[in-house]
Amino acid sequence: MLRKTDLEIYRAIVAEQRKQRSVINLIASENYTSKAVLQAVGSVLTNKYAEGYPGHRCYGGCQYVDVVEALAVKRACQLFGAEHANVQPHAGSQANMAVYFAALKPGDRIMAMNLRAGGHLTHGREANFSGQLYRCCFYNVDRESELIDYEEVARIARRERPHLIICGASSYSRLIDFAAFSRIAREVGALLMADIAHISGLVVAGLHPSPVPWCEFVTSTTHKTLRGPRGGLVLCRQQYAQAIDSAVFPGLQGGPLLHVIAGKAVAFREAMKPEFIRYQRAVVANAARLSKEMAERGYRVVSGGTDNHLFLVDLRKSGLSGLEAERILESVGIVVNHNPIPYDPLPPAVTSGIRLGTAAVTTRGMTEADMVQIAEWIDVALKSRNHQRQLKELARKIRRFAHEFPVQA
Ligand code: DSN
Repeated sequence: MLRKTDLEIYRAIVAEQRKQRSVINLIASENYTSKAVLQAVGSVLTNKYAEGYPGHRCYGGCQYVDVVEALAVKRACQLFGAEHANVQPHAGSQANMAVYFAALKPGDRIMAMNLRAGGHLTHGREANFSGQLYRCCFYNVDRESELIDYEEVARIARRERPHLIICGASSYSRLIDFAAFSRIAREVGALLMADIAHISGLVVAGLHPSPVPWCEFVTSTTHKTLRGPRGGLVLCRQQYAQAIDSAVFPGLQGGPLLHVIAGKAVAFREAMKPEFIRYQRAVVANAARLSKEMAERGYRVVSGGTDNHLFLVDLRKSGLSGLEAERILESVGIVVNHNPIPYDPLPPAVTSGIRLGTAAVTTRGMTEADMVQIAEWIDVALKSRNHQRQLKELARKIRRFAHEFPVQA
């Protein structure tokens, strides 16, 4: 049908689908959803307006979408052991915004991990609404260990007296001690928010400590390790439920995307199954193996390894920037993103590092043995950067290899 009505869009979708099948995707924030999630997101629920919440909508005819949203909320609470969930945020940014709107007044102080140490744009960067509406201060990782230094976090918190402390990151490869953050927040009288967008799949599988017992607010996206549709989620204690719900609607969003919320509900149910725990274990094992193999080939892995689904490679010794490496790897069909390493001397648009993650390749069934092969190909590609014939030959091999691993569609 789409092919007949809009050939240009149809072709772009088919090309994207082909590309997704023929590359090795190591983007740490991406994954492949199940067919069931795709079906829910592609459903007629997109036709329905439903501003408000189940049972209290601004529109008639909401009886079926109410079922969908109520199920998504119930499953999110069950999955994370949370007292309240709001499943309406269109993305992680809106989930974070909802917490700020619920917990802060403009001009209040927030404290978060520096973006260049592994934090996130919406955790107070000046280019983002969060840095414009609130006064922000940041903690880094330790220069030597490249780990969060909780003593240093406490010192900054005592000095700055933030209203809200944010923990959680987009490129930090080690366990986050939510209990330690909670002790610091209590001491300085701050509220605590964990953004677990990257690690939420590991958290529900019990492979990373849960922030839920320690934080007033937990936010996440639903499409990274959690393997749902692209979207956001807020979990909170019951005492903040009303404030969070009002912050999302009418505070910052209008009509919820019920087709996406249906996809979230399906993904939450999938995440309750034993297969999901096995999958997350494989993700972590693959990341550990890939980082070890990179280190054995002479690449410095930031903090010396990984406890989760991702890690950063410092490329300075190879004479390549992150951006150059990203381009070389893409030319052979290995997709990664350039990423600052802690205290990176190069600007964010260039960087000295790349970030590698294993959530997507593990969904396709790749194992530790495949990680050895992938590390070898990354090394060969980066070393053959001036040899077009070798790169072309490598690209052919990688395409053949990728096609052995199916993608749901
Ligand atoms: N863009 C996400 C990531 O790649 O980590 C964060 O928003």
